[in-house]
Amino acid sequence: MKAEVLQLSPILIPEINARLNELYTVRPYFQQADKAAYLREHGANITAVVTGGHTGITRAVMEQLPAVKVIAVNGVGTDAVDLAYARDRGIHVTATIGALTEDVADLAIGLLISTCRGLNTADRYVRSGAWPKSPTPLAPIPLARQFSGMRVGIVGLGRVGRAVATRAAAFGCPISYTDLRAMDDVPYTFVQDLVELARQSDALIVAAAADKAKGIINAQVLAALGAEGYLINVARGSLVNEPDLVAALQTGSIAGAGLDVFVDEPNVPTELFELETVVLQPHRASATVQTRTRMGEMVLAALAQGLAGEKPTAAVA
Ligand code: 8YV
Repeated sequence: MKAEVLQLSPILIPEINARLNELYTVRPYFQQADKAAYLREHGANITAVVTGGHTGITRAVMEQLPAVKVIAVNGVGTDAVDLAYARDRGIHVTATIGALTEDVADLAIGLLISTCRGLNTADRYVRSGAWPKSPTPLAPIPLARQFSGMRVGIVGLGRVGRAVATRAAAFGCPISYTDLRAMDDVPYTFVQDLVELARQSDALIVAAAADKAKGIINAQVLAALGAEGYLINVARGSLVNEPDLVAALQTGSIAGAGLDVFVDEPNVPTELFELETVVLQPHRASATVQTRTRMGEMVLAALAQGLAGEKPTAAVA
């Protein structure tokens, strides 16, 4: 008999879905209108879970899965999984560590360039048909801020933070970072205090794990970043105090923001929709065919190993 897998978020690669459905009886929890009833009906037979990084799994759901052996996160963040509870129950939790580093770093740089060079504003200008009507074509659009050479401050120098640093350094950007400790294997400047890092940076790129850092990008940090400064977030919305960020953007106390993640996805503070200084993405940093295929392969491997009673190679707990 096939093992039963509870699926909490979709997988967007058809080949991975096909293999998942070939190997297992997949229970698509994310598609159910009455999730509680679905869990009552199937919870006892579930031996594995597939979920997304942002979705995770609540302890309440885990409690209704008495036979679960492995929770495979199709993502790198495990902040939405109660790891301590999983550990207590001997449930393996896996993540796609390393699979999405390059894509997330690419998007961070892409967002920064889009934001400081006003790419979206200029795109809208061209599409609106306004260009031929203007006697001096680019006059209605303010001159942009140069990216090359910007002082870039990275919040969290893990895999993604380091990949961002490599990219920004190639654009001639001096790199500083903050993390729990200074790292001796990088040529970048460690700044212990986040407010100080913001003060010394033209752009702050958030790439930290969200577990213990809720709301660290707050009014004080944004004030230190200043009216010429940009904020980029490709990590988790919860790292940012969103009302503080909205206020800073509305009053121009920072220059702009490029955001892929939000506190209450898919709900984005609607005030941001009005602002030309903001570039918004619907949590898509890892959403390329290549990366999502690699992530899917890792999820399949984790399920196979966990269900065979082995500790999965990609286990984080
Ligand atoms: C994914 C993420 O969008 O890796 C993570 O933690 O949040 C994202 O890369 C998500 O996990 C896709 O399911």
